[in-house]
Amino acid sequence: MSKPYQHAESAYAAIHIDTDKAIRAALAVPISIHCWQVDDVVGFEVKEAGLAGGGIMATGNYPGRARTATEARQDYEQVLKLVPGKLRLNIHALYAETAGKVVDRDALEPQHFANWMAWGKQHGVHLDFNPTFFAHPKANDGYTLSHTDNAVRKFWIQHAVACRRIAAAFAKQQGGPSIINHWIPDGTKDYPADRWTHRALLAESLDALLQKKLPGCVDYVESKLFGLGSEEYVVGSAEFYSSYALSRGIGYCLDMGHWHPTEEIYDKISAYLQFHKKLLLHVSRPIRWDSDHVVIFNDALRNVFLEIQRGRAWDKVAVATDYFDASINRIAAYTIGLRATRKAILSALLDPSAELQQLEAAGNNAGRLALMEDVKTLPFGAVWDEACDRAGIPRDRQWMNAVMQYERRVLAQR
Ligand code: RNT
Ligand code: ZN
Repeated sequence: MSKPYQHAESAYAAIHIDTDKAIRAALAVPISIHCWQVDDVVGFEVKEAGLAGGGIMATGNYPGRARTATEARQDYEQVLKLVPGKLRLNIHALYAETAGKVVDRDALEPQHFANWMAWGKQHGVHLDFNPTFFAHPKANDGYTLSHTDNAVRKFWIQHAVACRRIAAAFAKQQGGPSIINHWIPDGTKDYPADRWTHRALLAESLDALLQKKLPGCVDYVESKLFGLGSEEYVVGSAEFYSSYALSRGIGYCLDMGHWHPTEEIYDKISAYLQFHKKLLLHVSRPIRWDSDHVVIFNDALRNVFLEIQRGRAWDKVAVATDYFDASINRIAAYTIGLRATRKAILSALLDPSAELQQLEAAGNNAGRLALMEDVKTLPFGAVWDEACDRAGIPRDRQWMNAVMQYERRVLAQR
């Protein structure tokens, strides 16, 4: 145990916080790594037609993008070595491996993810899943599950059903639930004349695809305010999905980047959790019109986990990262964002929530503000270092060397 940690331990003990306990709890919170930072959300499908857009685009062309699932998995292995604490992997349907054959999205099966399952097993990493409702000719109109054409809608319903079966297969093999998150890009650039029909159709489609209960497959729906090509109208808005999820007893997913640019999600958590049983957090960082910058240890992130700690709501929240930046080393992008997320979790677990809440209850608002300010300069860095040591992961300022070596040895050869 280092001297700085011993010092930190007593500094936190003075505000009645047990740093050992906080480290243990922080390392145990699962973070689901988004698989799509590694290849710029391109995926590994075998396609007949060319790529289509649909609300998502990574910018930048830093060398070393993973071009195959094997390369991607090699990259995740590197990431696992650099991020402390419990991790899962969140896979998108377009990361299917179909051995050179064209398999359309409605025909996907668990066998197309056999290598992913084997990898998860080998590394002790549980898998989550996402249907891919974009980058497909049938998403070109900007509508999928809410398309007015019955045939298109049916295709996407069938895709979601196929994906739910895959999540159930993951759950079965890993002996624990697999979260499946449904996000669709549906919406329009400009004022629609009819906002109603698509929303009615979306509710209908969701009911159809959720009809069958599948053991271990845990469904969430993700809302958005605006996206590329859906600047004015998004069918699956916050009001739509939070109401839908609540009325159907499924989960609701809050992405940190899916709100008005000045809006943050920390204040929403205690509101939703009065009524919803659980939330999925997509940890991201919005900048102006982009919702997916590399996550950093900023107030927006810290406040989210502080809220969870202050409400003792860790068991009601699942955490998954969601961002993509193709302009920098992708392993570093992963590591920075995942370490920042873990740091924010640890920092929240070191919050003197009980004492702050007592001060507030006693009407001592000056005392509350003073303590909130004072804890900001406690020696958090030493506790974080200790958490890294205990997890057998390099400390800050030590992991980047490993990334640069990996870049020279592996990424530069691609
Ligand atoms: C898009 C959503 C969604 C995606 C992934 C790739 O705005 O945030 O979660 O980022 O499905
Ligand atoms: Zn998201």
